[in-house]
Parts: sequence; C-alpha cells; structure tokens
Amino acid sequence: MKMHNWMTTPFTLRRYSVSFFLFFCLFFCLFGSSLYAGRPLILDDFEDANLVDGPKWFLFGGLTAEIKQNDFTEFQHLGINSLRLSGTTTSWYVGGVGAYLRIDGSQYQFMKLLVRGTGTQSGSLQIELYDDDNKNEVLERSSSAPSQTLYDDKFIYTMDVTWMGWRVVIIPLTNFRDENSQAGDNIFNPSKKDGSGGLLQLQFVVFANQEKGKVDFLIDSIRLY
Ligand SMILES: [Ca+2]
Ligand SMILES: [Ca+2]
Ligand SMILES: [Ca+2]
Ligand SMILES: [Ca+2]
Repeated sequence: MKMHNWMTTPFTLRRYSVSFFLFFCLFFCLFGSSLYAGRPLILDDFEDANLVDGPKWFLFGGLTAEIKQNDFTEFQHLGINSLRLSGTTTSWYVGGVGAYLRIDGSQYQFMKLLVRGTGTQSGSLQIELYDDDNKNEVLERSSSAPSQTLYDDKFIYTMDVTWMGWRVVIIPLTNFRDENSQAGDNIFNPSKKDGSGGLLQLQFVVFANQEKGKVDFLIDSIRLY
C-alpha cells in the first residue's frame, strides 16, 4: 500500500489544509466552551424514587406529592418513575412542592419537562423560579405573606394542563415574568457571582381549573438547557 507523503502534497493543498485546521481551532475556541456549557442539567427525573434527597423537595398546602411508576406503553421515552401531584380544593388553590437548588442557572435558556394530564380539568401549574438578588444564598420570605419574598425575585410561568396523556413542555426562561416588582432587581440573573446563591429555588404551585375542583397530573424529567 502506498503511504501518503505530506511533503509530496501540492503546496496549495497543504496551505488549505493548514488554513482549515486553524479555522477549526479558532471555531472551537470561540464556540467550544459555550457548547460545553449548554449541556442539559437534570433538576430531577425521580428515577431515585427519593423526594428528600437530590434535590430535597418540600410540600405545602393541601397538595399530595408521590412517586408513581410510569407506564411505558404511554410514551416510549419514559424512565421508571415520575412525580404525581394531586389534591382537592374549595377555593382554587391546592398547594405546591418546592426544591432548594442554589445553582448557577445563568447559562441556561429553556426549562423542559414532561407533563402527563388526566383530561381537560387536570389542573393549572404555576412554575416559580427564585434568584438571589441580595447575594446571601437565602430566600427571605415575608412573615405576613409567605408566598412573597423580601429581597429576591420570584419569576413565574403558568400553564393549564388540559390534555390527556404525556406532553413534552419546553418553556423559554424569558417567558417567566417577575411577579414581585417590590423585591429584587426584577431581572432574571441566576448567576452565582459575588456570593449570590444564583437560582435559589424552584416551586410548582398547583390550582384547580374550577373553584371547587381537583387536580391530578404527573411531572417528570425536569431539565434546564
Ligand atoms: Ca422519571
Ligand atoms: Ca436572598
Ligand atoms: Ca422582583
Ligand atoms: Ca434578579
């Protein structure tokens, strides 16, 4: 077999090869780090069937949160478990679950999760993201109104779950709106710079679609990317 000899390669071709190599190096230097930083972050996929560790979830109001085994025949990309949120109410609000994150969320642009509805009246889901604006890694809540914060932003996105079966939900983080203009800097800036806890906390707050009603749906595979 004849070996290719670099020195016998025509000079013009060598010059193009070197140029292409340099272009590739420059492209990688410019965009390689951002491609790396863009890898998805799994906030929870519930595969460990554990709600008290990785992350630690807390529950409030009258909501029931429990691990449920998935039915693979419903959607081929499902893992083993998901989180079932259910409950009843006589005044719209049911309750919620939240997790402390304290992560740098500054490189992410989307939240992606799977939601399995149980029909047109499955419930309304308010997703809440809190960033740490007074840079102390703590979310200070108002003692008179615990759903409000004193110094940190609360960004919310609301959706009605009106479908039966699984859906992939992708929400641009720019679609979350600041719900407390009196607290924080009203900018979604979940960076861990200067002692900030970054993206401090995630909450799912659940309402019924009717004043007296019930909610019942599953969520799974919550990611940022
Ligand atoms: Ca899962
Ligand atoms: Ca704070
Ligand atoms: Ca605010
Ligand atoms: Ca902020």
